[in-house]
Amino acid sequence: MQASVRATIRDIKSLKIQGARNVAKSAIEALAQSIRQSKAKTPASLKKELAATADALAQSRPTEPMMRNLLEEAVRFADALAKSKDVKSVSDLKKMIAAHEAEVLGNVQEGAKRLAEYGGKLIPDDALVLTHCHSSTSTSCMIAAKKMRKKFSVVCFETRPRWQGRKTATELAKAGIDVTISVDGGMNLFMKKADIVIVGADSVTSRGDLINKIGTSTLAHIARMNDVSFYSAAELYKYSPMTIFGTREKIEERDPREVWEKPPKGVKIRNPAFEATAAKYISGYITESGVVPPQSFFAMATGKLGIKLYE
Ligand code: RUB
Repeated sequence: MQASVRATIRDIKSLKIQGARNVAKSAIEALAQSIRQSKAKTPASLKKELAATADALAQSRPTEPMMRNLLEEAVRFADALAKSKDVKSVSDLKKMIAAHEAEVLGNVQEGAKRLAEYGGKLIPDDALVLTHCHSSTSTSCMIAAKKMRKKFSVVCFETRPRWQGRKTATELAKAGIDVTISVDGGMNLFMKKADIVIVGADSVTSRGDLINKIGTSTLAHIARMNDVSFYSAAELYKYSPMTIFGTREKIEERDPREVWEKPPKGVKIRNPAFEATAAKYISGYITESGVVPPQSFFAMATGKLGIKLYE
């Protein structure tokens, strides 16, 4: 495997690259670069190499369907091309894959802009917004609201043990947004004054349940108790097709040393990275096609991903 792909896998595993969308984008960029640098001699061997690289990238983080969906799509595209008569040489195939992946990334970018606009409109004037972890999709909604000249403030939570809340706070402060960071245990306290919660999404299931950073369902439950709207900013690529048949996303459990490097003997440590929040606690998903109830996400996502259930 090429050194650049190994480096991307390392950065995804260590969280140097974090957040579902950044992970997915980096994986596609690494795949495209590996194709450009490939020394494969035939279209068939290039296609095989691409499939192996995509597989290795997809395994770098288990709970990331956006990455999986985009990589699988790239493999299907290369597969179809390699069989087509229009492809006469490896260099033809390389060019076509590169152009296709550039187009896919461009579409993701365009969708992200639309999503941010929908999310920005949703934030009420003078609101207190709560968020958790670092989600580039959620922060893009807040930055869009700021550009719409809305006045609001944000409380984000530290997100131990990897402190992604600091990334959120830094990004929002840079955008001129009034932002406060709180310890994770402050969720209930701040919910009492909140108007809206916006978090990201790693994965959305066929039932409309949300898989996101551990702590998300605590926020969702106390939002419900306090009658506060709870939204997840999630492009349709976050949909996890394997949940059609009831398979659950594997929840990533990270190294216990992130929590406590040298714990005393007899202390057990758990470090789940994500958790599920039931659809019934979610007011809506903010997507590139509008703000939709959790029940509609499945139909819209399968349409976008070209998944045909009855064939
Ligand atoms: C990040 C996280 C984010 C989602 C969505 O967890 O849970 O809410 O990935 O991010 P981690 P985005 O830091 O462990 O990757 O909106 O950027 O896709």
